[in-house]
Amino acid sequence: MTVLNDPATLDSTVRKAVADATVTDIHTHLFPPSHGNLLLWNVDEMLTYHYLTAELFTMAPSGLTPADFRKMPKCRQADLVWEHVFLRRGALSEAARGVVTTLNKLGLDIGGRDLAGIRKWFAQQKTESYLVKVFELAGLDYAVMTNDPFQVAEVEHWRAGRPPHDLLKPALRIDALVADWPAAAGMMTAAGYETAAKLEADSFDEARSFKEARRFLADWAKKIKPVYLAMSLPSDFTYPTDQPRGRVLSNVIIPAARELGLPIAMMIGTRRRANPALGDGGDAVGVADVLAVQNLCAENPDIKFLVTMLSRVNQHELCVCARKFGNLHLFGCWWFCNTPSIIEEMTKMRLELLGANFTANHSDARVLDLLISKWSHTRDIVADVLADKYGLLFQAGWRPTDDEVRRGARNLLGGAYEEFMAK
Ligand code: FIX
Ligand code: ZN
Repeated sequence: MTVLNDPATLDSTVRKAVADATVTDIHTHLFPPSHGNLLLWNVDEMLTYHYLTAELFTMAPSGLTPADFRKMPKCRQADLVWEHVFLRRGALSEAARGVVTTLNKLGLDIGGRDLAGIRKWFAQQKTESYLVKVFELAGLDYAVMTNDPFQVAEVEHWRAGRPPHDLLKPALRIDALVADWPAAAGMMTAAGYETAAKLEADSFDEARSFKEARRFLADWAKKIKPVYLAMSLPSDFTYPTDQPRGRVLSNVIIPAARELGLPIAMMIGTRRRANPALGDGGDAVGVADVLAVQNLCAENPDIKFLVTMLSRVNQHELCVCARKFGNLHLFGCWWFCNTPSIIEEMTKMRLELLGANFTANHSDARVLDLLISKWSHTRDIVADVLADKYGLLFQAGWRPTDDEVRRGARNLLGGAYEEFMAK
């Protein structure tokens, strides 16, 4: 252990600690190679990431509709994004810069703009070894997946019972239960669970349906061994509420989390399908109600909640909420918040209000390769913010040690999450 006695050494130690820290990526949409084409990777997948296709339609040639675009082969779609977002408009958005950073860190000559050559390089890669290479370049120990038992394409891979992947941990995603009970009930019934499509408060049918839904979750938890239960919730989510989704939460999800000893991850603030033609790129953001989080945490002190909110407007109130509840862990700069200016602001604010007791970011990567850029960009910002905070602490009279600095960096990048999950 070395005491860092001068500001310049402190600054360089902090930056090195962040650069060297192992990252745990606690929310992604990646799959193991055993899930076949569900695992997306390569330059065309990056170029057609929904962040970029949404951007394309703000500048697309007139006459190009999302429906026409969807019918095109992936490489043609990628060509259009390349042409309009990169070549004509200059790749200035965070999503476009992400592709540039990734290709550059892979050692490809993105400056030469040779898309055909880059495609050739990707065609020579093998999924398994490429996955390992990406995790190494991003500096990750593991990433948490999103595993949805209400997605038929995913279910068949779990049925095949292949062994899990060392770099990817499962999370049981259960949006359908709260967002579309009739559809979820239909699927559960088809799988042999007696669930009624229509929920009637306090009825015998509802009680039986809820019991069966809990059995469904217990069976899935046994099958995939998730690290947490996860759901996204819309910006108009409130709790408590008499709406069916409130009853599903109180009678299915919370008791199941309790029985199974699993935390609940909640991602709050979407306005889904603001422009449905754009698919995943058509979702928007709304300011949500932090009181719902407060009520859930207060009512269920024995349950751990991992929470991120989508609206920038909610972040301060959410930080204050997290100071009140030891069972609440904040994570990530979700989606539209995963841009440098907002990551910086949120990381500063969280440090100031919570100390190094939150998870600064998650990648939300749907395309494997983008782990590289998402974490490279986040690391740069976390390094700046931490260096600044340690500098101020030094001025105030504290003399940090190198161990302390390394722990601080790791805490923000997965250490605090691991501790929260273990407690
Ligand atoms: O609900 C979610 O997990 C969101 O992160 C996604 O649905 C979203 O499409 C996304 O990829 C955001 O980064
Ligand atoms: Zn996500």
